[in-house]
Amino acid sequence: MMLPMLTATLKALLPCALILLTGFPFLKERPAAKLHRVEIVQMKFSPSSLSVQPGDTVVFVNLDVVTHDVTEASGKSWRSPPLAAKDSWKKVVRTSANYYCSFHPVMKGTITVQ
Ligand SMILES: [Cu+2]
Repeated sequence: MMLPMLTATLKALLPCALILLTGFPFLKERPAAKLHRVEIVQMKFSPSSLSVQPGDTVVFVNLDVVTHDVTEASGKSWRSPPLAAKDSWKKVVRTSANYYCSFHPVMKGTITVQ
């Protein structure tokens, strides 16, 4: 009888059928990572609070004449080098963070990863 073989064939094809029906979920790309810009102007981070997707990049651009940096606030888990006037620094962000400038601790900002 051919029935067992037919059943086995159907079972083997079932995952293929499911993949076809669901539109190749493993091929769907995540939305492209974005680049966000935070300017340092007149002793402030602007915008001081930013929402990003995990994997997005934030570029900090120092438009002041004095040196600043970007230091993670909870435990200094990351920190930019000192950014002189016109310098910039990029960071790929995967977790939310509060940050400040270690030269001027009143300068604060927040990145929220959604
Ligand atoms: Cu500063």
